[in-house]
Amino acid sequence: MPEAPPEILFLRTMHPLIEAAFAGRFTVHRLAEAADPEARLTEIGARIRGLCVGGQVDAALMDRLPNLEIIANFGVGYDAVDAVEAHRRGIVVTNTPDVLTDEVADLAVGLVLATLRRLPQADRYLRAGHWPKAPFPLTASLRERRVGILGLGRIGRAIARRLESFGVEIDYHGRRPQADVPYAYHDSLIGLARAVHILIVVAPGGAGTKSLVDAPVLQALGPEGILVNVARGSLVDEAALIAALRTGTILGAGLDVFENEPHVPADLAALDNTVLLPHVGSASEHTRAAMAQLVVDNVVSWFEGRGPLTPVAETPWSPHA
Ligand code: 8YV
Repeated sequence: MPEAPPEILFLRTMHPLIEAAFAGRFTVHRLAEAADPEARLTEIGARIRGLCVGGQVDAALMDRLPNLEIIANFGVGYDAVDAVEAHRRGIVVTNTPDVLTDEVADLAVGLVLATLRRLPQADRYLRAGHWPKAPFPLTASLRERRVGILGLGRIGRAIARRLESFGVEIDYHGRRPQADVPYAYHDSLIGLARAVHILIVVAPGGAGTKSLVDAPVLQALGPEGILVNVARGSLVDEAALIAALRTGTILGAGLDVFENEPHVPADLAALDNTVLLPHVGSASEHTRAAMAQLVVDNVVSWFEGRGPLTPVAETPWSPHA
């Protein structure tokens, strides 16, 4: 008798390319479609060998999936997946690095300019018919500015490379200085905030980076300062940010990510010095398809016995282990 195909669980609706690639190759269960997800999990849990996610995977969920081998995360950031716990259980976790680097970096630069030059506000001004009455008020500028990057990883470096061509000075902060970049390193975030006018947050989320950008950091960024976050909302103390934006402690903020997505505090949306995006950093047709393909390639490679293509650091994989 031919072997039954591996059973894979989708925690939420996945990209159509993943659906198409898995059809016929795996038996797919879609928890989001179950009338009673709890009961469904109890029924199929022990048969599941692969999990495709965007969203939280904790020890309690892993308990329900005792034969799980691979968690394939749709996204480069996997702070919602307890990868240390997965490793302890011998489960490999994969993410989608590289394929979204340029897209997110493009968006970050766009968000810097949109926030600084108030592009959405100018668009609203024109549509509201104010232009014939008076020109749009002058804005801040990228000229003679210093830009700070919190987290000089793959995406941080891609943002820095783009910004070099804008003629701005670039500084950064991270766990350690990097030898192969021409940018100035600061060993503290507050030191970086003090030195720059624009602070771009692009470090991983999770417990280790929670609320790194707090009231003192915003104070250090100062009244000409712009905060741009394309990483995770958890890195910024949102209440402190709202207070800083209200009082002019900083000039403005461009945010693609929030503490409690998809919910955005009304206080943040009510402010005129914010540009707010619904977590669209990687959200182009092109890049989401590339991310989906990498999820597929990881899962297929795993079940064909060739190992994962892009395992995360916490679950390293070697063919001889
Ligand atoms: C999300 C992201 O994964 O890659 C990441 O870390 O934040 C995004 O690309 C995307 O929203 C899919 O859910």
